[in-house]
This record gives sequence, structure tokens and C-alpha cells, in this order.
Amino acid sequence: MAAAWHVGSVARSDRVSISTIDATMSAVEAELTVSKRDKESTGVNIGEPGIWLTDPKAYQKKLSDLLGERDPLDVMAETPAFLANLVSAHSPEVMRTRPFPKKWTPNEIIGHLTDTEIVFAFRIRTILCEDNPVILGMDQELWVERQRHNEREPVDLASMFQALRHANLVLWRQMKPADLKRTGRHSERGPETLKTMLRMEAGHDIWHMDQITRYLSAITGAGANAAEE
Ligand code: NI
Repeated sequence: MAAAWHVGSVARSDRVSISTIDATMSAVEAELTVSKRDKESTGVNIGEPGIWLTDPKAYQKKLSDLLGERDPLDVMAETPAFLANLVSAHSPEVMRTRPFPKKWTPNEIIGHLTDTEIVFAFRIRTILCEDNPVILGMDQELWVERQRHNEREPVDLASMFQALRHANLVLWRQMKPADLKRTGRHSERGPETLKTMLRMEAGHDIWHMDQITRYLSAITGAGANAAEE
């Protein structure tokens, strides 16, 4: 069953248990592209308390820990099919259902993943082609809200993700070990190598595939104890 694929593969690896994922969920939920301070200073509702991490390096490590010893390129190559299966197995109505207050819908999670591919597409090319460039963060919540991801067709979002991921995988696969050592200066996390970003991107996939699976279980009633985060 497609929906169980990601969780199953994580469990099989024996490196990251689902309880470990649950324990890190609230932390990983927070993209550190926008700090709590910035959120507050701009008057944007930050939602639930504690959703924004205060330690960017911890976020980096948690995503890397989710990946464990798996090959990031293998993980990232599997995600488009996983999402394509989800949108064919569930109606648009289900995909647009908000399972918990203030949490994304499954459709919005896929929208967020397309945003991440767009952001990474620019960042990795900038770091590969320029010397130690500044990499800017983005406000993931506002991107999801103002692009109205939830109004989009789930099939379209999944297909956009597939195309964007393909374009990025082509570039990732071309990179030599020396390329992966190149650095950018993240506006909040500081210096970051392409190798670190690759591991983060794959860990980000694992986190959101687990999240979307749990949310769909909660919406459809398939999971007895679907976790909110
Ligand atoms: Ni994310």
C-alpha cells in the first residue's frame, strides 16, 4: 500500500523508529527559515506556542537524523511516486480537509513541498555557480496561504512536484564530491554546505511523508491514534 510505504521503509531501516519521528515532530514542523523573533516583529500570527525552533542547528540535525544512513538521492527519487499514489488514492475533498486546527491539509503539504523544491532549485544553483552566496529564508506559512495551495488540484500539485524534483535531482546527481563541499551563507543557519542541504532535503521528505500519511489516516479514520503534529 502506497500510503504505508514511507513509514514502512523508515521502520525497516531500524535507524529511526516512528516514536523517534513523533518525538521530533514539533521541532521538525518548524522551518527555520523564519525565526520567532521575525514573526513577532512583523506581527504575523505564529500559531501554536513552540512551533518555531530557536536553534537552527538543531533543525538541521533533526532532518539529517531522520535520513540516517539512507542515500538521500534514493529517498528523494521515491517521493514523487509516493505523492502521485496518494492523490490518486484520495479524493480532492479528502486532500483539502484540514485534520487539525491551524495545521496544513494534505494538499497544502504537497504545496509546501513544491515550494521547497522551488526554493532549493535556486539555492543549490546559486551555491554551485557562485562563491559562498547569501541564501535567504522564506516564510513557509505565508507561501502556503497566499498561493492558495489548498484550492489547487491535488493531481496538479503532485505533478508540479514531480517536475521540479526531477529538475533538481538531475543537478544533484551531476555534482562531484568537491561540489558538495561548496557553501552558502544561510541568513539564519549560517554557513551550509551543499552536502548538508542534500541531507536536509531528503530528511524533509521523510518528515512530510510521515506527516501527510498520519493526516490522511486522521481524515479518513484509518488510523486509530493518528497524531496531530
Ligand atoms: Ni517543511
